[in-house]
Amino acid sequence: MGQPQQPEGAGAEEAAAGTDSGTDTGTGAGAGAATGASATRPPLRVGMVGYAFMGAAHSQGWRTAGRVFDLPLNPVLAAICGRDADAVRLAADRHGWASTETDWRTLVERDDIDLVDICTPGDSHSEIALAALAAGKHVLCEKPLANTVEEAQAMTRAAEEAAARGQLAMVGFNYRRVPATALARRMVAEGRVGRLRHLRVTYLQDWLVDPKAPLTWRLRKELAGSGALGDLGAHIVDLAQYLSGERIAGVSALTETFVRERPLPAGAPRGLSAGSADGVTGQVTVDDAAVFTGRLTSGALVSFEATRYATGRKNALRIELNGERGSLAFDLERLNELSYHDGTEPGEHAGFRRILVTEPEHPYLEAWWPPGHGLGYEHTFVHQARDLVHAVAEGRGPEPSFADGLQVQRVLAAVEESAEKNSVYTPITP
Ligand code: SOE
Repeated sequence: MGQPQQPEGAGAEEAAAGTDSGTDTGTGAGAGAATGASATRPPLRVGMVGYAFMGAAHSQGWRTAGRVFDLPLNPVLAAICGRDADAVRLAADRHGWASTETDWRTLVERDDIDLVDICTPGDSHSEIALAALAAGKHVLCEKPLANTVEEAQAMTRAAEEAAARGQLAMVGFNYRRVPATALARRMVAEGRVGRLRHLRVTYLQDWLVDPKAPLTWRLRKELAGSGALGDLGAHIVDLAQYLSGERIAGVSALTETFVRERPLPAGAPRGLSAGSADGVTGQVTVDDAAVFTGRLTSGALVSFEATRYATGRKNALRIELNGERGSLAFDLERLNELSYHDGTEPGEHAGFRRILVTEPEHPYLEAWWPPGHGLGYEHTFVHQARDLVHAVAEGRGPEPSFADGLQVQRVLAAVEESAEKNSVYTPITP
């Protein structure tokens, strides 16, 4: 939790280093500008495990961060790992990785890798992270941190021991790195909404509405840990804690699996889906949706909803915070905007106003495009890479840490426990 990590004047440094495009726009250099200078910086050699949707998103992040931001280390896409040799070779070519491995154990032991980026399903996060930390590497691990609280505890312990040896471990809650959410955190920390009373956070998708959508790994408990709860709920639990700067103290929950049997997948994954095998079905072993309420340590009330059945909602992550002095609202489908109501203004003129979060003073924006030229989903992964590179170079613990990931895991476990007990209020022990 804590303060948002702010970019530190990279645009100005770029200009000073003579890496601006020379067009005198005064707005940072944009993609490609830092390439020459970055080549002379010490490398940060990344080895990534997994190459599907998240692997592609993280690859973009590593590829782009040093070309937009003036980084102290130069991220090098050293090796990518997956079990299928042909598929991983194709992924390496497509995403720009220099070499491939088919066994993650070989990857984490390689002397020419400094940081291991874990983009696999949750069932392997713990084993890979523990091995990578033991091998002396920094680690970035996709969310949710693990499939169980016990795994997340072991990972957090290992990360704390590794920190004493100068290694860093971060969990990939990328939505903290949308400029508008980082700005919202800054505004909450500055007291612009005052004491928080309510948070309303929903994460709505619809890719399971069709009962014939195949039983991909995200629907299997042994691989994914949980369903919409771990996949989408983890993001909104993290955001609620990050934005408020507080912990969730307890929850009451309902979960549901609407379609319990689905066709088995066939062929290569396609985004979140795949082809289906003819006539062969299997059991869905995770939740399709989770609805829960929670209490922050300050006493503020939070409502959460995570579902893959919100027909027509593709990736609708929405947040509203109400405090004694004002309110903030955000919608991922309009991610360059933040709504703010200043409750201290005279009622006559007061109202929600739209902040277009594209000014160079806004988080991460000093190095991108001129005001009004918005960013998208993939930029959150560029910002994630940027922040982690700074943390490694400066030797400071990155956020969100594995301890933050463990706290989210405890909330997810409490949601499941509460849902099993007919929504009984379930406290979360730190
Ligand atoms: C699928 O629901 C998914 O790709 C999640 O796994 C990601 O974390 C989220 O960013 C987008 O949706």
